[in-house]
Amino acid sequence: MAMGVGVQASATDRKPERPNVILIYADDLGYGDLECYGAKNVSTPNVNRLASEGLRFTNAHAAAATSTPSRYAMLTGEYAWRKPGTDVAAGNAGMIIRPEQFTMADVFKSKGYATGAFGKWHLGLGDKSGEQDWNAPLSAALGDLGFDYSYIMAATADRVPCVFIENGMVANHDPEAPISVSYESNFDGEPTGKDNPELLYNMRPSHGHDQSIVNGISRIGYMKGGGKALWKDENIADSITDHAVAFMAKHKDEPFFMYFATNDVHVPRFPHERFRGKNKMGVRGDAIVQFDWSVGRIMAALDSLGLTDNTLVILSSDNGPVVDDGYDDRAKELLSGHSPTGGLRGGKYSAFEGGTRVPVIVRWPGHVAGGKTTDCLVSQIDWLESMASLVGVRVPQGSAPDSYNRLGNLLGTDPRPRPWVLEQAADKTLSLRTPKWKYIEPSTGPAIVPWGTEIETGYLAMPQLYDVTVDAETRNVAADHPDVVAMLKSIVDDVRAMDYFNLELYNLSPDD
Ligand code: NG6
Ligand code: CA
Repeated sequence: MAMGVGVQASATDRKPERPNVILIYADDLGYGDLECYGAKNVSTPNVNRLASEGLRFTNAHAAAATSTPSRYAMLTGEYAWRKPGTDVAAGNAGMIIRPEQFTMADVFKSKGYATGAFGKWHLGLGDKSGEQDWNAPLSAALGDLGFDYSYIMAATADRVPCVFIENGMVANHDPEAPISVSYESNFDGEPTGKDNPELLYNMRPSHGHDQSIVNGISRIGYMKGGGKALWKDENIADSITDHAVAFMAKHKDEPFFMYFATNDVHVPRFPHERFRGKNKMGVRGDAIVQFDWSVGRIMAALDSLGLTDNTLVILSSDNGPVVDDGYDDRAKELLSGHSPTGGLRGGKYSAFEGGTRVPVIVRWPGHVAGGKTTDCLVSQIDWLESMASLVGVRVPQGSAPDSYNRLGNLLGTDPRPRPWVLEQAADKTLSLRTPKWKYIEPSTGPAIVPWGTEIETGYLAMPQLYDVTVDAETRNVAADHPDVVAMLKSIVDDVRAMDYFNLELYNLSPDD
């Protein structure tokens, strides 16, 4: 937000600079999924190196427990629950961030940066849902949101269309195989996972995911055509990373911003053969290894281009982890003692910490002290204003209403935590974290994610209050602390109502 109150950090006098900024954004990578965060059975040497050269956060949060709302919030600085149509998006959703909105990419573009987006998008394309012509330039795409260049997947790897989109047009479009997409009905004569399981030579679903088949894997949604433009899942990481490295090389002599959003470790997990079997956790572990490889390639490119010192790298994930997310990939049986959440309760979709507490590593040699760990409470909602502060951009009045400049936290120069962070579960139940407390508002949703993932949602008809300094959300102490419940609830109410005058009163002390 343009006028900061409440959680605004005190003004710093730092001069704006123009380092390159690379945001590495994993998909469904849990708080405990990296070796430097205590992962078992899998090694992540490249991410470990990033951590040893940067600042590792142990209390950092995504704004939501699923992809679309989390990405929306991070890229716009507005909580997704304020805006209808921001739930997990279909592959034929229209563009959810509208061209007139000021985005993270606009921050950089307005300072003359080259801006690029790579990999998972999942925020819609084209002007209207279901009305895209996938065989022509799309009517709205990332060029309208501040990205000069983009090479992306429209939604997720488990949703059609299974093609890359380059600058708003299907990459390698095959005129012999025009593309049609529907999330309502199948196209005549096209096989589906449900009716033709014999065609699923790469992976079978465990729930849902039984519609169109691409590359021997059935997906969500129906698709026809694509021909040589169709992706092969085993090459997705290579393809995204190649394009990202080419972008870096092309812009090595000018400042650039790169949003590098991996498909790993989302389902269907189908990593390249060369990453297979390097751990005992099966494809979920292999996907973590593949993610680490992608990070290593970006870091190696920075080194060889001589850009390491002048590049701020931020690594994180869009939401917490899930083990069985709808494909029969034996991820659960093979965990072998590994805890993807690192012992946190819940997981992806959940109001509990496992849903939104994510790894965050920040590296900027010479500016961020290396090899340090911090428990400073931070949220991705603040990254837009923090990046604007970094490069000296004034965010237009009314834009990024929920984002505050917390650059000092990110760079490790200001250890005072954000007084509170707000998190959205899959059904939009809101939770509020402070350094000490976790409040989950009453919710009537089911206690377990209903489609087989076995994740605790954290929904309960009564208010929940946990002292996270004592246990991992196991003992609800709401009845013992009605005053704390009332205070945290009123913050949630005020954020909902955008009552920032009241919020200023809640500048909690770090002990709360
Ligand atoms: C769910 C999918 C899940 C995943 C999720 C979105 C089923 C049964 N489950 O509906 O597989 O795609 O949506 O994940 O279809 S996210 O990380 O992109 O938010
Ligand atoms: Ca995700």
